[in-house]
Amino acid sequence: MTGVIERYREELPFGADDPIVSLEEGSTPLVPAPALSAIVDAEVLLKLEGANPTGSFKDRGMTCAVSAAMREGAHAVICASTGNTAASAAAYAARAGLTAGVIVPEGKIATGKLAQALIHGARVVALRGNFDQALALVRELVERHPIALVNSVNKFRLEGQKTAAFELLDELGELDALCIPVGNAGNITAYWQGFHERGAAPRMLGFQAEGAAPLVSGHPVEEPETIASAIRIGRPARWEEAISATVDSRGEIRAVSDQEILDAYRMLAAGEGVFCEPASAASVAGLLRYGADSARRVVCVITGHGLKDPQTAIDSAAAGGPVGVAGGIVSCEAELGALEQAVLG
Ligand code: AN7
Repeated sequence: MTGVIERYREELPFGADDPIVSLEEGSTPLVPAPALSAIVDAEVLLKLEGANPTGSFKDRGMTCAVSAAMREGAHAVICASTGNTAASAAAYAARAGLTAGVIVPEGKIATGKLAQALIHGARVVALRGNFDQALALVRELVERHPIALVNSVNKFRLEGQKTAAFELLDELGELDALCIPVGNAGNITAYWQGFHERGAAPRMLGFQAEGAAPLVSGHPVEEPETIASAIRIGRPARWEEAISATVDSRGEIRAVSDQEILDAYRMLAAGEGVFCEPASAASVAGLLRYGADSARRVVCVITGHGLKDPQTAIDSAAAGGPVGVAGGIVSCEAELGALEQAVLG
C-alpha cells in the first residue's frame, strides 16, 4: 500500500516532484460493529484510525504538514499537543531528518504518547499550563523563529486528514452520518472538507467531553477537564469551521460525560474487540446516548489506539463495567490445582 499523498495526489496540493515524507499512513480498516448496530438499530461501522503508523489519525495530516515543511526548506517543526500530534510530529520529523519540538501540558498526556515523542528524538517541553495556553504560546513563538507549526491551524494538516473522508466514500459509496470526537476541531473540519469536495454531505455528529465542551456551550472553557486527555481542550482553533460543518451538514456538536465515555470505551473493547483510547470512545458514547436518529448507515471515527493510554485501561478494567468486564488480575501459585481454581473458579 501507499501513503495518503500518493493515493490521493490529484486531490492534494502536492506535485509529482515534491518531496514526500510518508510512513504509509491511511488506508485504515473500516470494520462493522454488530453489537453496536443491534443497540442503535442502524448499520454502524468503525473507522480504525488507531491503525495508522503512530497509532492515531494525526499521521494523515502530518505526512502533508511535514512534506510541505520540507518543500519550504524548513529545518524544524513544532506543535502544542495533548499527545497524539506530538507523537506523530516526532515520528515524521525523525523520518524527514528534521528537528521536532513538542509542547505538552505537564502531567496531562497519556504514557504511550510521551514514550513515542521521546523515543523519536523530539525535544519534549512539559508546560505548566494546559493545551490552549501551549498552542497560544507556540503560535507566538513561530512568529519569532523560522520553525514550521504543524498543529491543525496549518492547512496542510486538514488536507491530509480529509483523505479519511475519501476512503469512506471510496469504500462505502455513501453514508448518512459520521460520529467523531472533537477537541481542537481540526478533524471534523477536515472530514467535512473531504466530503464537500466529493459532493457528499453526511450529517456531522461531533462529540465533546462534558468538562471540555466549548462548542456545545458556545464559550471557551478556561479550565477544561476530562478523563479523555486527548480532547482536554477549551478553546478550539477551528471553532468557526466546526460550527459551519455541523450547520451545513444538518449535524450537531453535543456533549458526553466521562462516565459515558468510559462505558463506551469498555463496550468497544469487550463487545466489539476494538481497543481505543478514551477520547476516541466519545464518538461511540455520543451515538449510544443520542441514538442514530433516522440514519441507516453510521461511521464512528475511532481516532486513536487504546495502547496509547494503558493506565486508563488497567484502572478501568479493575473497576469493572456494565458489560461484564472481568475485574482485576487473578494471582495464582505455580500448581495445577491452583490454576484450575484460578481459571474456572
Ligand atoms: C485520539 O494531539 O489535539 O478535534 O494535540 O488525539 O482535530 O483536535 C488531539 C486530538 C480526537 C480531537 N481523538 O481531534 C493533539 C490533539 C484523539 C485525539 C482528537 C484528538 P481534533
